[in-house]
Amino acid sequence: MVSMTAQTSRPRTRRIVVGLVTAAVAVGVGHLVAAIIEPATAPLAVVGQAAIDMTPEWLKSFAIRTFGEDDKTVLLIGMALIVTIGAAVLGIVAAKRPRRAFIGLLVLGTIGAAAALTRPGASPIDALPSIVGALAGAFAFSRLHAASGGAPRAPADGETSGEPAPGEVPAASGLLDRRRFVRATMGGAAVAVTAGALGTFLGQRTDADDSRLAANIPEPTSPAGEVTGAGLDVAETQPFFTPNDRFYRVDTTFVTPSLMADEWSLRVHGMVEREITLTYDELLARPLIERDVTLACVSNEVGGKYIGNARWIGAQLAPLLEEAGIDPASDQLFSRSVDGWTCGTPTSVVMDGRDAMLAVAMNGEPLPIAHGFPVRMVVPGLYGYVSATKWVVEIEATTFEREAYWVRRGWAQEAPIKTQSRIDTPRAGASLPAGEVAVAGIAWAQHVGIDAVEVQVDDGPWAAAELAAEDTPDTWRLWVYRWQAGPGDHTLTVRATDRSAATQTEVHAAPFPDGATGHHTIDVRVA
Ligand SMILES: Nc1nc2c(c(=O)[nH]1)N[C@H]1C(S)=C(S)[C@@H](COP(=O)(O)O)O[C@H]1N2
Ligand SMILES: [Mo]
Repeated sequence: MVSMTAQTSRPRTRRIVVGLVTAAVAVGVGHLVAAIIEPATAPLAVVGQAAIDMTPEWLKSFAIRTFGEDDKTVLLIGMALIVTIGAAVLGIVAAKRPRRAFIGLLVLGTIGAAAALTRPGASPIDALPSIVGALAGAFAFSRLHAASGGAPRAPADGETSGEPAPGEVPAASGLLDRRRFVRATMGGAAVAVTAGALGTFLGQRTDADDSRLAANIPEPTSPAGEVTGAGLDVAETQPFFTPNDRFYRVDTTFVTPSLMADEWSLRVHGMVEREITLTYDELLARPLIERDVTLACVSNEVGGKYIGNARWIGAQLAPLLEEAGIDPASDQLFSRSVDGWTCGTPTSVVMDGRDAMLAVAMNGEPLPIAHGFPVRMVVPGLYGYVSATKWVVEIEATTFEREAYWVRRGWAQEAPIKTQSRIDTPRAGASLPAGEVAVAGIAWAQHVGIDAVEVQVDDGPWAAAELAAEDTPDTWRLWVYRWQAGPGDHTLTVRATDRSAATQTEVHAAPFPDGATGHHTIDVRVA
């Protein structure tokens, strides 16, 4: 006996399965083809990247605020959900009109191909993963559709599901029909999984990793020297240098660019007397400086974690631009990453004597791939989006008429880092025993320097915190305030004063469009 629900629900389940397997074959095969051509051209990757680039500013800020560095994972999960739901819907609506499935795949394949072809530096074969994926999906659909019995007839009143209607081929009888469908489904799923797994395996290109491991960074001509006393003897607060694997990461790339050092070159052009093209070896042969610089992201909320301090090795930018004979009328250096992200840095800042560099090493290692291997820019004192181009391949001397990636999305054209401070310990909401509590954290005013940090308990007076030694004005400064904590609920607030004698404003501003302001405040409970 077959129950009424089974009888009516089976065709729908089948239709959904047909849709899902079709989509899985399309995505899996597309992924495999992309792994052979270039992983970043996979259908989901190009659409994900397009989604990132087309996201309106408010939604992007929301995503960064809400999901932090997991924003790409959230996007991936969102895309997986959309694909799954879309595939199920397509399976249902195409069951009676298979042409709809082919049209759907044609549309999706075209979107994927268009997204792939509009990537910076795209070549025509980049459209192949989406096209081949869509074709594979169409083939899978035609097989599955046939095996699912084609356009299912509506069960007539009183009919039991196992009996073929008069005139139907005997092979389509319930059991055989079912077997055939299961076999087709398993076949499709096997193709999807195999292609997906093979693509993932092949896509794990170790070329860039190998190239990075083989990179040999020469000793800097101008070393940074010992840092003494810049750290703090307080457990749970920041180390002075942020380890590479804990360094914040912010970029717009959906698939991390994978560049080999010996493929890399930098083109310096635009408003210059002579264009310069530099290879990795030529860059390493230049005099190298080693400097400690604290990077910060403009998206950092007050109290946020998008800040890190590292020791960088690189070649100074200013002499290179002088060699190129930069036109004094150029007020913007427009740099471009291999994946097309762009960045506008004031020429005057890069040329003013600070240690603006093309960095090749971070904390004693070749640049990690996620942080821009083989070469990135580092400019002390400016937020990352106007200075810190990772995977940099081009610097064009130009004027501020050109608008870089984030400027086109409304962020400020010039963005010096604002003086800020943060409490790292105790944690917000902590319960503490009464007695001495080490309140500690960081304060930063890159390229200006921090002169004082003060802490306020509840509505009390501002009291001076103890400052760890200054490494250079380009780095953050650690501080500690030894607080005699009495029982009760307390609010702790911090503020910094920089070397220009400016004290942080208490006026709260959001990160958009040129960096957050306001005091970092936490609540704690003392028992
Ligand atoms: N190619 C590329 N470089 C980039 C970005 C990017 O999206 N793409 N983001 C910038 C931003 S907004 C910041 S804050 C810094 C972050 O550098 P990190 O990821 O090494 O910490 O990189 C900058 N360089
Ligand atoms: Mo940033």
